Amino acid sequence: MIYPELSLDGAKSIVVMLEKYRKESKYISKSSVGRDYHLIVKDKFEKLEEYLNEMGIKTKSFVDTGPLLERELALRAGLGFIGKNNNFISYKNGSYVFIGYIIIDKEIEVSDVLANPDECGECNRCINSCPSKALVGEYKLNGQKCMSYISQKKDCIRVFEDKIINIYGCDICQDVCPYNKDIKFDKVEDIDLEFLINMTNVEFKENFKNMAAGWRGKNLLKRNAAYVILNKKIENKYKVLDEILKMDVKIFDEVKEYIKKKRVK
Ligand code: B12
Ligand code: SF4
Ligand code: SF4
Repeated sequence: MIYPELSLDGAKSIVVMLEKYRKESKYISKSSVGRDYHLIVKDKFEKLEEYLNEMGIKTKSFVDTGPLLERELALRAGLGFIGKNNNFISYKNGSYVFIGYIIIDKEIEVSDVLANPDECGECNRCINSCPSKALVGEYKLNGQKCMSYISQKKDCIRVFEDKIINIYGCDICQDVCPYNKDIKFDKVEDIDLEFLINMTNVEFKENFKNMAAGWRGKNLLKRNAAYVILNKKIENKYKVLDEILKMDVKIFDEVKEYIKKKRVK
């Protein structure tokens, strides 16, 4: 059940927008590369809302943090389908798309699509590739086991520590999906894991202030960088792990033990 009228008095319709993202960089999920997508989509919405408001239409827009489930909205708008990897897959642009929506107080012609078309068929690539077995059956995700969640979680991640290969997020179940196979990404500068571990507060602000990956703070990224170095066996960066061992910060407790266990001197 969705109750858009709780967000906008007199709500009549919802306009759903997809924004494709096409940048990639090592050690970070694609949705987190570059400027924070919340800001990108919000900028675009502002212009559209201004236009609608001038026409006397009231609006309220959301990206990610709103009360409604965005994948379901995109499905209801008839823009694509939800795959077994739980992602919304657009017919035109695959699943590397953000979803945003504007609630308006004007009735518009609606798409009458509710059933999720079965476009996955016999394919199970995403389920078979998920490193933490978070895809627990067709169309079901155990969010607590998803590496995207684990990479944002501050403690008790020990069971999954050997699976962290990104400083933020996870794309595996989308990378293997045939609906994304023709997408081309622009390669941007790779994350420097050593820089990350030595990063000061000022450098963190300069580099991550406008990035989605920055919202859980500097030390979470440092912790994840240490896991990535160990799990990817980037031996020329093992030395920088000493910096983590020296720091008396609670979030490093688990990774310190992991460093001692894994690092070959
Ligand atoms: C919390 C959250 C997470 C949690 C997941 C919690 C969970 N159990 O799902 C975590 C941190 C794990 C996560 C991970 C990711 N997330 Co996220 N996440 C959200 C958020 C904020 C809420 C989703 C939620 O509450 N899910 C709970 C479940 C129950 O709902 P759901 O996933 O939306 O599924 C519903 C629909 O699929 C629908 N449905 C399914 N089949 C059918 C069939 C019919 C007929 C109908 C009517 C409905 C229907 O029913 C489900 C329940 O209503 C949304 C934004 C939003 N406000 O919606 C973004 C969002 C879903 N995330 C997004 C992204 C990009 C990701 C990641 C790819 C990020 C990354 N690279 O690491 C991963 C993908 C993981 C995966 N395989 O799904 C995008 C997805 C875009 C897309 N194309 O699908 C969203 C929409 C944000 C955005 N604005 O773009 N996420
Ligand atoms: S994002 Fe990664 S951990 Fe989460 S379901 Fe997909 S493959 Fe599994
Ligand atoms: S990988 Fe296969 S099963 Fe998974 S979402 Fe894509 S098409 Fe569906």
